[in-house]
Amino acid sequence: MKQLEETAGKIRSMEIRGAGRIARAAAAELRDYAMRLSVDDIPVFNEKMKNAAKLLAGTRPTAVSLPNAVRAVMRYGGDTVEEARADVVKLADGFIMNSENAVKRIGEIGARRVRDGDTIMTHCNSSAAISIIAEAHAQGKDINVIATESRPRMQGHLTVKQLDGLGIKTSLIVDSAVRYFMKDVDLVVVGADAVTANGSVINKIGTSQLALAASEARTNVIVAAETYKFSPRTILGELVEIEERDASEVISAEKHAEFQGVSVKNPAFDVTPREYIDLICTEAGAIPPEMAYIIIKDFLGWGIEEMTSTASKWEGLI
Ligand code: RUB
Repeated sequence: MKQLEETAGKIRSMEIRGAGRIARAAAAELRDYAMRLSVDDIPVFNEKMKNAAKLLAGTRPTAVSLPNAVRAVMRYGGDTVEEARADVVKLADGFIMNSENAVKRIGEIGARRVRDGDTIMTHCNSSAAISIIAEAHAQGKDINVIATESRPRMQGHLTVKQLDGLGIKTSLIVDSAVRYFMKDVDLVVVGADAVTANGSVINKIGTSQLALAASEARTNVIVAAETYKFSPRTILGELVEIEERDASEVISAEKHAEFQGVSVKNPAFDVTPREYIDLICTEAGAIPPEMAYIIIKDFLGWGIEEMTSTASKWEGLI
């Protein structure tokens, strides 16, 4: 239990962060938890797994990759604990492998949209977006990257460190300089925490501002998103919950105490409508945002019927 709670805590505190990494960490934790469980009774095993799944799925509300990963592992079957455990291990390892391959494949597909000499703007720190940028660079294309700081948690520092490590020419800018620099940008490449059935993309707060500035400048916006970032719940008309994080990420408690009447708002993500997105680059191919529903229904295999008929089984996980 201790390790399970530690992993949940690391996801909550963002020591483990980024939608893809969170998903892989949750799948790995479910696998390890199943290995550690010393019970002989299959109903007890199932109950404990379900509680672990709920704990992990509830750590961050916006990244749909998280419940999708948990659900992928919780599809396990087996009449005995041994069988069930083996299936959990197989499904978790399969998910992690597919996820890593997906990020690589997205890089290969997305790099085709990058031209020699391009300046790319990116936001926050997305492994999938960086995969595209890194692959374009590896193919010998001469590119420049403009990366935002991504306040308040400054994930942009991770991005510039990674890009610099790869030898890619990179500039770091404050988030409010996005429109100022957009005239120099050929392509915007960002990641996603969730993609809805109507093709909207939920990503780090400020992404919609980038997309708006790009639209005004007629600059293309590519979203890099593995298929497990697509949200089956949105087929049922649900909205993706936007995580509101602690005020202390924006202002220290000490400073905040000086302004008694001031409330601090700290949404971690925002919604970019599909009109501002040219392409969503998935491992299943580069698609227009209008095709998001098809990915959910055909690729993830979750249509409305299946979801409603098995809703109780996936209570809290879909
Ligand atoms: C991270 C973020 C990333 C997406 C995609 O937010 O918004 O752009 O999660 O990342 P946070 P990846 O830092 O709050 O987790 O492509 O790595 O899955």
